[in-house]
Amino acid sequence: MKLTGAQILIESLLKEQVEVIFGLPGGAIIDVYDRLYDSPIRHILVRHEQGAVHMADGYARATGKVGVAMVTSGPGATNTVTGIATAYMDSIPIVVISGQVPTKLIGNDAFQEADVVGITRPCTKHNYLVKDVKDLARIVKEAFYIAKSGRPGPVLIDLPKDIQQAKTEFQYPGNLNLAGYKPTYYANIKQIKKAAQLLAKAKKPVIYAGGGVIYSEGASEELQKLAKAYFIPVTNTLMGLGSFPGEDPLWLGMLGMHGTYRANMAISTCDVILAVGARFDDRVTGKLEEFAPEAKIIHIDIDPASISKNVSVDIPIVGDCYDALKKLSKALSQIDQDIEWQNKHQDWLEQINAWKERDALAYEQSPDGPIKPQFVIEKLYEITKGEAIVATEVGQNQMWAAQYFKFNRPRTLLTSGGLGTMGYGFPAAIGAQVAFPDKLVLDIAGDGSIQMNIQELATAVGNHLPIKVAILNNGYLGMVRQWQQLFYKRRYSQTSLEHSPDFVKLAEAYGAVGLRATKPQEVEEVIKKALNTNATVFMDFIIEPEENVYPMVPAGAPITKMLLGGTVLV
Ligand SMILES: Cc1ncc(C[n+]2csc(CCOP(=O)(O)OP(=O)(O)O)c2C)c(N)n1
Repeated sequence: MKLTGAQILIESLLKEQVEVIFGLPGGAIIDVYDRLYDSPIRHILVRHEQGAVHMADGYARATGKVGVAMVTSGPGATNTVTGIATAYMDSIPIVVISGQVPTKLIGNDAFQEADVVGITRPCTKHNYLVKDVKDLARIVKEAFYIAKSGRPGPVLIDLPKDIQQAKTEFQYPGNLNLAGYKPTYYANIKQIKKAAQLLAKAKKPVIYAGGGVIYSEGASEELQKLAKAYFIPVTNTLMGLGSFPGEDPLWLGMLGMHGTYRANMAISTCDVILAVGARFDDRVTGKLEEFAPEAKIIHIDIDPASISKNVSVDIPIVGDCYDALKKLSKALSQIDQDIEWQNKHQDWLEQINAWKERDALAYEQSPDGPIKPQFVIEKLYEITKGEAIVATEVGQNQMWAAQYFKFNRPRTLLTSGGLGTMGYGFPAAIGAQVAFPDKLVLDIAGDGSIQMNIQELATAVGNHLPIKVAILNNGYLGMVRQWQQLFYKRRYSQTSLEHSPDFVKLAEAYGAVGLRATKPQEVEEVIKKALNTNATVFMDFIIEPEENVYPMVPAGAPITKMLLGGTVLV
């Protein structure tokens, strides 16, 4: 029996076990929405297409499955670009389906036409314009495969209206043969053995673990086994938080621009770095020429293009983090049975403990003073016992969440690391809550960022999603204000948010619950009340307006040059 393109798309999505699509319809995708009406796939209607893509992304980060977003042509499709670029920078598997004008109108400046394939080429892992309905099923299969295999990423399928209406026999392909695309999963054993030898000789080794450890199934457990068996301290990138327990004594905290004192000192003086699923981003390395000057570097990554891109690597290992770490543990165990690893690294671990004493994250909450944002995050962690999926917006709120909430498991922090997209957190939290209706999902937000996708309150309330949003309301675009304070002589150009809405009333206007704390004593009460409310809740914490994120390394400086309250630490 022949099916239309719209039917084929839905049938193919079902074959890919898609359970939910985030989207918003329009004329150029209406045929697909018509077929969706009778299908078992759940659809979450958003209020802005950027929200749909961040939701698909949050769903993907929280579950490990491919997230799906669907939009109409032209403005619907261009509204997805920020979401797609966000997913691309953080290697998140999503498939975005956009309607397109009929093939014969493409290139004619037709109504609601935009060249989304051209526009998204630099920020998708791959994209397709479907020109023949006979290709559609294969393209869907390929899109899902490409999105989730190798280094994951977003894939876009642009589907013209006439192709949605054209008919052909439906057969979902069994096997794929993608010439030129063969990700390497299995680490080369010779390289692994070299890495093991180097680690065995190291006196001051550090593991630097990034988001790749989270995305590779089972890699976090392997990382923990290896670090604990050989007494190697671990530092994380922002994207790697949760890959190693934040409560573990071997954990150094996050490194880089807002990293801990001990992490930045350890990476700067170590003799061997084992980098796993991390890409030496400039927010991590600071001034490249002075990054880890004494260290030999082993780099495990599934993407060969990431290796030696920013720093030159001594032992490159291309492969899946899980496979490489497992093999590395085995190779280490075969090296020399007599090595007393704990003794061997004793001096190093003591040095790190001494650095730990210098608590660069200390802050003071005076009982009568304004609420400190760090205090709010610590209370959130304490009261939830860390049992939450935490999304963040971007700015100071994101860094305080990374510094003061301890992430003990993979896939519990959803944050836009690579692109730094304000407005990411709330829709991402919606995606995660859709995936896990019974888990606690928090969004830690700034008063600026939350306003960037605040319209999705309607989506959250309409779908009965009990997300708890903690707004750290400082009345500023805080992170930019902090830079202006420290490096631009306090010239606060366009960073004061004088005309923000009353977030409590705004939440209520959408049918959500709004709570506010203006004094430190009210913080705990507001959090507890929110957690006991089975609804979408906005918690508006009025915080110290000019609080800064410390430690801080000025952009482009070596990561040992940490500012702490205006003084240079070393
Ligand atoms: C879409 C977007 N626009 C601009 C920026 C630049 N930017 C980075 S942090 C920041 C301030 C964020 O302010 P707010 O959300 O209030 O959070 P805070 O830093 O005060 O916690 C801005 C404007 C960005 N990251 N994303």
